[in-house]
Amino acid sequence: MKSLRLILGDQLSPDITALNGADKARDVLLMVEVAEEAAYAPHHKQKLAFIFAAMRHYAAERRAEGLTVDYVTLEDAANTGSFTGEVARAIARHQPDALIVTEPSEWRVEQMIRNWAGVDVVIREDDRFFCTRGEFNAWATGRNSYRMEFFYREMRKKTGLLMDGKNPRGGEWNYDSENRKPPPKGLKPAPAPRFAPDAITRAVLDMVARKFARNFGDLETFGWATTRLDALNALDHFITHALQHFGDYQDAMVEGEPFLWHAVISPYLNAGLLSPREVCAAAEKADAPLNAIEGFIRQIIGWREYVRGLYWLKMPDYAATNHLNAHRKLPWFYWSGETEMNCLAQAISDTKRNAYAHHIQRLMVTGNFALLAGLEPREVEEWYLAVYVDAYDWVELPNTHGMVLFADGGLLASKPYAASGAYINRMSNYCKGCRYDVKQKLGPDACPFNYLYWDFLIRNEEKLKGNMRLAMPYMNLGRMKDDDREAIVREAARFFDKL
Ligand code: FAD
Ligand code: DLZ
Ligand code: SF4
Repeated sequence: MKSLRLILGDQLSPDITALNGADKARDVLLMVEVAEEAAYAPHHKQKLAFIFAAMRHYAAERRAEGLTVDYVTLEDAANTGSFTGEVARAIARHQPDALIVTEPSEWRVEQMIRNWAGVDVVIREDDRFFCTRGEFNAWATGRNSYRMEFFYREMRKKTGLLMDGKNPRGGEWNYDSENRKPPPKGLKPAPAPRFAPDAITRAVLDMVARKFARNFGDLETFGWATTRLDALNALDHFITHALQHFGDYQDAMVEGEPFLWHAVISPYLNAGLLSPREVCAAAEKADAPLNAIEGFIRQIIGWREYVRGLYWLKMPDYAATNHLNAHRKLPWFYWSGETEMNCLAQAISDTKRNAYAHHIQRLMVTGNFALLAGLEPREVEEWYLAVYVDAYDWVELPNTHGMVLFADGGLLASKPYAASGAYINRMSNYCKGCRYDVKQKLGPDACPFNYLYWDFLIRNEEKLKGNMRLAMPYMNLGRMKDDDREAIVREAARFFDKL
C-alpha cells in the first residue's frame, strides 16, 4: 500500500507520527508552502522566513535519510495556494492508497482536513505533547473551573518530572514566591545565540523580502535557528547560561535587553525542532536552583499543555466570546510602535526587531494596555498571531483571549491581569525614560496606566466586583470619593479621544 505522508509547517519533528512505518521505497513525504497559510494572518516577516526555512531544511534532512520528498515551493508556478489544492494535486501525481497526517495543531486546519476526499485520510495523534486531547478532556470533565495549577500537579505526577516518589521535589509544587524579582542591578545576561543564515535560509530570506515587503517587522535582524541541530544549540545555551536566573528574573523587563534569562525556544518547540520531553529532561538535570528549574518546567508541562488542552476542549466557541464587551479598535501604534508610553514603545519595537517579546512584555505591557483600554478581542488576537515567530492559534488564542483579555469570563485565568503603572515601574526600567510620570495619578503628565486601571475597574464593576481575587481593589474603589471617580473617568475619556 502506497501512502502520501503530509508534514505541515509546525510538524518538523524527525519522529512525527505521520512518518511512523514509512516505506522508503514506496511512500512519499509531501510538504507544501502555500499562500493561504502565509496570509491567514499578516505574519511578521521573520515568522514567514523561519517557517519556510525550517521546512526546507527538514525536507533536505529527510531526503538525506533516503525518504522520497515531494516539496512544493511558494513560487512554484503550478502551486494552487492552499493545503486542499496542493493535496489534491499530489494525489493526482502519486495515486496513493492513503494520505497519512498527524493531527494539526489548529482547529481551522483540522476542519480543512476533515473535508478532504478522493483518498483515505488517516489522522494520527500528535504524541509530542505530554497530555493528549482526550486526557485533557477527561481531566476537565465535571469541573466548574479549570486552573492551571491543579492540571500542572497532575502532569508532574504523570511525567515524574521533579518528583521524589509521590512527592514534589523540595516539598512544594510551586516556587513562584521566590521568583518575580525586579531587574537586577549589574547582572548582565549572556547574549542570546543568533544563527547565521546558510544558503537555504538566505534563499528564503530573499523570497520573503521580495514577496512580503509590506508585512510587519524587520528581516535584517533574522538570527533564528532553522535546523534541529541549531535549535539544540540554542537549548544548550539556555541551560548553560540562562536557566540559573530564569526563575528569579522571569518577570523583569529591561530596556535594550529583549531576551534576559528567557529560553527563547518557543518557535523551536512549536514547529517541532525541539521536543518538550528533551527540553524538560535537560532542565531537570541542569546545575541550577530548584525555583528556576521548577518555574521553567511549569511553563512547559503546565502552561503550554494547559492552553493547548483548553483550546481543543472549547474550540470553535472559545474564540467567539467577549465577556467584557470590549469593542475599541486596536490603535495604530501596535503596528508602528509610535507612542509616547515608553513601555509600549519598547515592547513593540522589540517585537518589530526580533519577532519576539518575552511573556511579561506580552502580558503586562501590550496585553495590559489592551485589557484596560477595552480593545476588541479579535483585533488584539490578530496582532498577537501575526507578530511573534512562535505564534499559532492553539497557543496564541488562549493566552490572548483568556489570560490577557479575560474575554472567556475566567475559564483560563481566575482574574484579569490588570495593573497600574506601579507594576511596570517595579518590574522594569522603562519609566525612567518615559515622558509620563508614573507617580502621578491624573493630569496630562500622569502615567495613563494609572487612571486606565481604575477606569477599567469602574467600567467593569458589575462583572468583576464579585471576583474574590479583586476584592482588595474593589474595596479601595468603594472608599473612593465620587469626585475622584468622576475625575478618573473624565481623564480616561480624554485619553481615549486622543487615541
Ligand atoms: P520562556 O519564558 O523561557 O518559557 C519557556 C517555555 O515555556 C516557552 O518557550 C513556551 O514554550 C512555554 N511557555 C511559557 N509560558 C507559556 C504560556 N503562557 N503558554 C504556552 N507556553 C508557554 N507562546 C507561544 O509559544 N506562542 C504564542 O503565540 C504565544 N502567544 C502569547 C500571547 C500572549 C498575549 C501572551 C501573554 C503569551 C503568549 N505566549 C505564546 C506565551 C509566552 O509568552 C511565550 O511562550 C514565551 O514568551 C516564549 O518565549 P521563551 O521561549 O523565551 O519562553
Ligand atoms: C504558519 C505557516 C505558514 C506561514 N506557512 C505554511 C506553509 O506554507 N505550509 C505549511 O505546511 N505550514 C505553514 N504554516 C504552518 C501551518 O499554518 C501550521 O502547520 C498549521 O497551522 C497547523 O494547524
Ligand atoms: Fe509605561 Fe507609565 Fe512607565 Fe511610561 S510611566 S513607561 S506609560 S508605566
